[in-house]
Amino acid sequence: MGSSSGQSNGSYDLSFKILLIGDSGVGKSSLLVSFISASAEDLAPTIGVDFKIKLLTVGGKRLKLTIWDTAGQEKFRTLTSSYYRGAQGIILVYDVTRRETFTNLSDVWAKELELYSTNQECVKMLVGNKVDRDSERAVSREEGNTLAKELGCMFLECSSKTRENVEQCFKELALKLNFS
Ligand SMILES: Nc1nc2c(ncn2[C@@H]2O[C@H](COP(=O)(O)OP(=O)(O)OP(=O)(O)O)[C@@H](O)[C@H]2O)c(=O)[nH]1
Ligand SMILES: [Mg+2]
Repeated sequence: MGSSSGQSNGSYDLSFKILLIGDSGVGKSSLLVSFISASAEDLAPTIGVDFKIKLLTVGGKRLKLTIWDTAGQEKFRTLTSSYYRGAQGIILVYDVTRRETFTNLSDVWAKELELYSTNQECVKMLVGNKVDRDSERAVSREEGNTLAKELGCMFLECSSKTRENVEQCFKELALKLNFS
């Protein structure tokens, strides 16, 4: 039997590498934990990189997602940039309550991507996190939408705290990867 879609638990049809990037504190690790374990604890800043694996059935196919969570702090930049290689999906995260995390996506992160991503056809998703803090919002949904168009990304706003749109972030990306 040549197919990997057997009965055993760990089997899958396709495997994808996904990368989470964005400023420190925007909630990249929280998004990942919220997606994987449905919990929302307070996390410490990521040291370097971390990864988690999630099996997901999308469009009738079993996908294995290896999701790499990078540190946003500048001191880790050289280390984290080496993990861009070969990523098929990229999630660019900002905090809707901190405007500089949004402007840094164009000023810093999109440039990092251009420099270090080896995959020209990677699927990108722009995510505005922490929408549960709507009263402190500093970036409108329209601005997010506009930047997403500029960068050629899909776009969602979410909250890793309430889990609003968290699964959608990863599922919509996976769906697009599945058909690209
Ligand atoms: N209110 C609210 N707080 C959040 C949300 N997501 C993350 N946080 C908080 O924001 C802080 C930073 O979250 P992290 O997930 O560690 O951020 P990070 O992007 O991984 O940061 P680095 O690892 O340093 O790059 C934590 O105190 C989280 O609890 C959210 O959706 N809503
Ligand atoms: Mg982190």
